[in-house]
Amino acid sequence: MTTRTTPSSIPLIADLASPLPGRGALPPRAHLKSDAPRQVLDGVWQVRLRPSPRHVSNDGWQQVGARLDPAGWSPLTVPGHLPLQGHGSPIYANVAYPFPLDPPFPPDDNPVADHRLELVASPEVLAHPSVLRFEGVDGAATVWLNGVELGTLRGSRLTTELPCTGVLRPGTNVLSVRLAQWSAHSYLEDQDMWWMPGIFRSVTLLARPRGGVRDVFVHAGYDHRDGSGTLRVDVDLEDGAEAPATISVPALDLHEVAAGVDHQVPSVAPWTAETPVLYDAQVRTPTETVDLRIGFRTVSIEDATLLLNGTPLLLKGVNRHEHDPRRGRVVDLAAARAELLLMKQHNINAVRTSHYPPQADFLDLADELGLYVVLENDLETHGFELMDWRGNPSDDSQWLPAYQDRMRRTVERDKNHPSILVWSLGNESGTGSNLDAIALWTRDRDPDRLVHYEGDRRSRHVDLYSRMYASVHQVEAIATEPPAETFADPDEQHRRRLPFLLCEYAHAMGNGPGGLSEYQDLFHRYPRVAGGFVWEWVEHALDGGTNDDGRPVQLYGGDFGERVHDGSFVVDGLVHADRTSGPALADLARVFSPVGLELAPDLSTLTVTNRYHSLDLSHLEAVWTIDGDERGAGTPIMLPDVPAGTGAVVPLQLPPSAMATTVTVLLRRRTSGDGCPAGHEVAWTQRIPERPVAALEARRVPPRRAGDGIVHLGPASFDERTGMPVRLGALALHDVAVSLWRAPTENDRGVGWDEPELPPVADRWAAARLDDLRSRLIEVSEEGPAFVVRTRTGPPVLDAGVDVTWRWTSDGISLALDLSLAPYGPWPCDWGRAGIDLRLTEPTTQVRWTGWGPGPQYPDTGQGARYGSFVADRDDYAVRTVRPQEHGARRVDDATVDLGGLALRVRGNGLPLTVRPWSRTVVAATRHDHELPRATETWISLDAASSGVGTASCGPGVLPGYRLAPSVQKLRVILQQVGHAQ
Ligand code: IPT
Repeated sequence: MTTRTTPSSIPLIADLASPLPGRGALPPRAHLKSDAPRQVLDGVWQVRLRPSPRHVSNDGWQQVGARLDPAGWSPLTVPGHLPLQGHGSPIYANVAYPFPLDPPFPPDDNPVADHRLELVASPEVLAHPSVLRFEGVDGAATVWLNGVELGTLRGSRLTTELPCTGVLRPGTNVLSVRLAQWSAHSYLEDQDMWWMPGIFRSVTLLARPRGGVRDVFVHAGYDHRDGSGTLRVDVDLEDGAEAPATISVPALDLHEVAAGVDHQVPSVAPWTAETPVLYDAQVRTPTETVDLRIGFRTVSIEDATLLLNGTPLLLKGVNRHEHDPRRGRVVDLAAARAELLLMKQHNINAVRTSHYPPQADFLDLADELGLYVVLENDLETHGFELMDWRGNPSDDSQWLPAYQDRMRRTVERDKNHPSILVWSLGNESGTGSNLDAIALWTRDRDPDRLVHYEGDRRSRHVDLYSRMYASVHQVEAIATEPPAETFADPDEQHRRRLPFLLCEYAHAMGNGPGGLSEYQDLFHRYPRVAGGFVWEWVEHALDGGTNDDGRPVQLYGGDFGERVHDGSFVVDGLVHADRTSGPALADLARVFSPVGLELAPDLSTLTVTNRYHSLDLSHLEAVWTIDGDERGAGTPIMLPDVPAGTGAVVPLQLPPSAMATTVTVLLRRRTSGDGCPAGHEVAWTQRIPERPVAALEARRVPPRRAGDGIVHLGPASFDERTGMPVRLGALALHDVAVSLWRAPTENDRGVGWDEPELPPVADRWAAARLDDLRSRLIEVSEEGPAFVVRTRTGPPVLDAGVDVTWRWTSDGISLALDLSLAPYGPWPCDWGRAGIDLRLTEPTTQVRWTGWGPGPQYPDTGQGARYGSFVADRDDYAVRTVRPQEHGARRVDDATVDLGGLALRVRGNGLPLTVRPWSRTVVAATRHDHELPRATETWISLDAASSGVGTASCGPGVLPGYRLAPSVQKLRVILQQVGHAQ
């Protein structure tokens, strides 16, 4: 006889391979603010780790009084992720699953963490029936209390409530959670983020009074025609109720009214993100009171246009993951509030909770501060796309209960929040009957909100036609599609009647995103386009301490030894992991301005376009400044009555001298409000007069040959053998050369979705050896006062290059260069830029400039930069990103690069100037910012032209108008050494 042991005979292994929802949970319900006793169990727990379910010890550890070897256990902070507290290590993978696709089986290498907490329940909790609530446990867990199994947890970002009445007892209790990293449910949780198991949200013991308020569903609509509201609060009571619940909304004069029936409210202030009016309400039974904050609003669709309270709504959104560089998806509420305020202060009005429900209290903040929310289910099966969607759970009925369970728990928890306008079924999960089923269920359960899912192009069961990373061209084509009736297919007819949404666009990775304005123009032009959500809000770099120089070490995929990973693709946000912002956030704020401003060419008027949903402009005042000087500002101008969606022409009275100077008009808040302080700027425009061409003094000094192979021209010396300048006053100039290359940005490294057949531009540059140009001196000559050098410069191997004329002149003080660069031969690729580089042996301390700032500008970025005078230290000027890449070019008229005593002055006309301590080759070859060498020298680039940046890291490449095809380019710059050596 043979005995066979199959893994499935081990209960935990069988359990982890089950696609079914967890067992033992109570039906999902709203996250309510109740006066019933509760006890938060967050704090220090004990943990031990085993490499797989086959190695777990069944030593009675779940029992009170269990004799445990203390050496096997260590303290762990809950909420927290295991790998961030020394147990295992994080894995970053985007689409690919880091284990074999063998659904529903998880791999054997499957860390299991036993968590243990001894607790004494308070008498108040013990006086009632009770439940244990888990708000987020990443992985698959089994829960015991005092050795009694309460149930299993599935759905990492979803709440589970397990009843524990009768098991919870006076005195010491032992709560045990056995958490496996991988399970069948991992196949449903393939979001683009770190895989990090752990109890990462709060655990709470809740008293559930008999006859208390089990669940509440608020339905609060607003009728824009007469300003009335309708309120119905459905209440579900706990067992043992002796009296029905009553509802009170004191501010609406509703006192102890009945639940479950419609109440007409003759006049209410509607909720919008701009006017987040909430009414305090109470739901009461004799044993429990629940506090609610009710917002009245109605979401609808008319003529394929998204409406809120009867008015078209434009979503200016961001995708938000929960991330903290030290604590992972543990984000405390104060940090979440700060994030939302930062969004409000940058004209962002919407958040998609990509790709799972956030911590429950986040929605209270969105209601209170005013942000529209697309609330997404915890669901993604993206890795099946790599197998052409073979075996995708979305279309396999054994997974239907799990899909239903997840969607239900998503909707039920958050259904009372006015900020949520849209439920999203999940992200990137292909198509299939399970998705259809949860779409229909959602519509039925909550007919007052819209249903979203991007992954199904038929859009058969959803209310929005949603796409990600569609190009400007595609968005316009969708916006102008022929009418629904012209389509034969009923699905197409349905789709054509839906508003269009970009649930993701403008991938904010590294230097970028380029092209925000072009999308926004379409959003403003076409009512069918309901706006979009930039990918993404915050970068997910993990904190790795500091290096020897004190630079922060920021880690991304692969830095933990992962064998399957997606590198820096997890670092792609408007805001860095530490919540400091990169220049893209300022650009986005400008592009998202709620008010359009246009100055008449003669400065006599300002045309304002009110793009708010419902606010007029009375909370703003216009202020103008001349040459950026607040002291020259006129008295603030009150704006006339400009209702939302309309415009006005405001007369301006500027002094006649204004015509000759830079005039900036900005709209700022008169008082604090809407998450912004008084004086906060929401929109601005500028008129910059014709600026004089940067020029030398009238006199010219001729070039002079000293006979030592050196040619002198004013303050400069040239090496006759190369034709290149070697000195400018006290500054030694090195490596002066033409350059057509930039250190590839992450966008340069991506395959543009608009040209999938072509390799990334960075690869095209590499194939053309754009980074390795060689020069041949053709001649040096004197032409009048000019020292003229002609070179041919090109990459090895190819028969293409540029003919360059360097025309140098001087007035004895400064050195002017007129450079002309003309392509020859068949160029195989566009250029990254066209300009010159040079190296100084001193490190930069700071850069001061007049031009555009404070942020950089590339042809398709820099909308937030304006004309003025700025100072930045070396690092701010260079714009350091987690992964080094080209960045930081400011367009300058007059700049001074301070080198600690000596300085280089650079004059031009909107001349792109890059300054950093490293060569491009070093920047391009370095994987992390903290690995860049210490600053010992300065590399300067002056460009005639550069390519836009686009968003090909995920999405379309550079728009045609912003590409840099080989073409004649001219650069004019005046260089001067200023300052004194110390
Ligand atoms: C898309 C995902 O939805 C999102 O989670 C993120 O991965 C983003 O792209 C890129 O950072 S999926 C992508 C392959 C289009």
